[in-house]
Amino acid sequence: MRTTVGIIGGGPAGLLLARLLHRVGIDCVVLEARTREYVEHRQRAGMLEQGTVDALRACGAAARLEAEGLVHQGIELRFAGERHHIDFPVLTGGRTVTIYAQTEIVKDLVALQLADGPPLLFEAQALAVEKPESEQPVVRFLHEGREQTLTCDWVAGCDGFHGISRDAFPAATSRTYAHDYPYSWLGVLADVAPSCDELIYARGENGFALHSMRSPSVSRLYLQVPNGTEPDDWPDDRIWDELAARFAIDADWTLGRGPITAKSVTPMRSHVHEPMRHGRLLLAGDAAHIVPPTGAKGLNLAVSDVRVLGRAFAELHRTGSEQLLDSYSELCLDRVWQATRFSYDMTRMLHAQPNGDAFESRMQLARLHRITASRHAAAELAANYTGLPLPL
Ligand code: RFL
Ligand code: PHB
Repeated sequence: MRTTVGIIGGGPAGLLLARLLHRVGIDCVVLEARTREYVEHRQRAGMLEQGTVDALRACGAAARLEAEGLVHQGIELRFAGERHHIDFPVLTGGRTVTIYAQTEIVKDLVALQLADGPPLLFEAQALAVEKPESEQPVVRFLHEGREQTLTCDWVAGCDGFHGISRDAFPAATSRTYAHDYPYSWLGVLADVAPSCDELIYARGENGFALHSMRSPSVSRLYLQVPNGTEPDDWPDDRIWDELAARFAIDADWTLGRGPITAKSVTPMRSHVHEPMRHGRLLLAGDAAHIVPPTGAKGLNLAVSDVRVLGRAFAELHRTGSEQLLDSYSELCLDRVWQATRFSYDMTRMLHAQPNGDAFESRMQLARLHRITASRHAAAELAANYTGLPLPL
């Protein structure tokens, strides 16, 4: 097989890139290791920045998002028995965020892709990217029981944190920056109406909790748990009791309970790979960087990388200039580090230190009090949460 852009990975990054390329007439092939069923049901993100919504709209993938997405005007911070609303439109000059599940974005993009897009192969597992320094890099992959090759002009490595694209970068010119956090998130989906209108980020004395949602009748909730926790360590009643304790405030508020339909544990890490380009291989999304989910940045960063990459390929196609492709890594990394910093700060501010460090705990409260007391500090949080501008 041969194509202009070989895309490894059919997650949000790879699928959106395929749409953006298709729109400007650049042919590509998407190789996805898993089945369609699997990628459409993998529970993950839910909070979209305005720029992410705009990007999906621009490639015709926002019809259902516009009908079903929940527009939020802010978030609530809960700590020390108090609740504080952070008003995004007031603090950012009108910006909002939208709740719409990653599973639904993937379903929408897959449907478009299969209807009129360039090829998308499921159960096509990339094994290696060869000759990325040459004009014709090759992706070796397994599909339908045999090894095949995809010869490309360019390769986009959109294969997530556990993918193989990063392996094709020479160690001598690559660097990875990583940080592991001493806690994980236990995430649940529950068939119960959300007990809030906006997301609640709660710093409980026993740890962090987040109340999010998927629809007016489905709640998505997360609890800080120790590393190494198994989902089965937490029977449903224990989850609800702990969530209720962490969200507890003096005012009249109760957490609605309902049947839990999914349960999983996610470790928390920050990880940045530099550079994001080697020869004709370009990384986008989780393949290049991951952040802890506290700032809701992972999916949004994947989308912003792909928006830059889509424009760079469009410029090459239209004018023959490789200028944007040459600055791709630099353009993305500035925003990546800002999101890495924001996610780190949000995580450190809201999670209980497993060693019970009393000084650290007071620092958290001081940070939270500053945000709720100073419009300037709140505006800084709001600007980062709703998304920094694209570098183009
Ligand atoms: P993905 O989604 O991991 O997709 C990569 C795809 O590549 C495939 N693949 C391969 N294909 C072919 N050959 C190979 N060798 C391959 N190896 C892998 C995989 O099967 C997969 O389909 O990466 P992408 O596209 O970069 O998207 C990134 C996002 O998925 C991720 O950043 C977010 O989910 C992170 N995240 C959140 N981000 C937000 O912006 N807002 C949120 O509210 C938010 N909440 C979250 C999150 C992530 C979470 N978890 C589970 C880590 C909440 C959680 C709990
Ligand atoms: C989610 O809805 O899954 C979600 C929302 C906000 C976050 C993380 C996850 O910070």
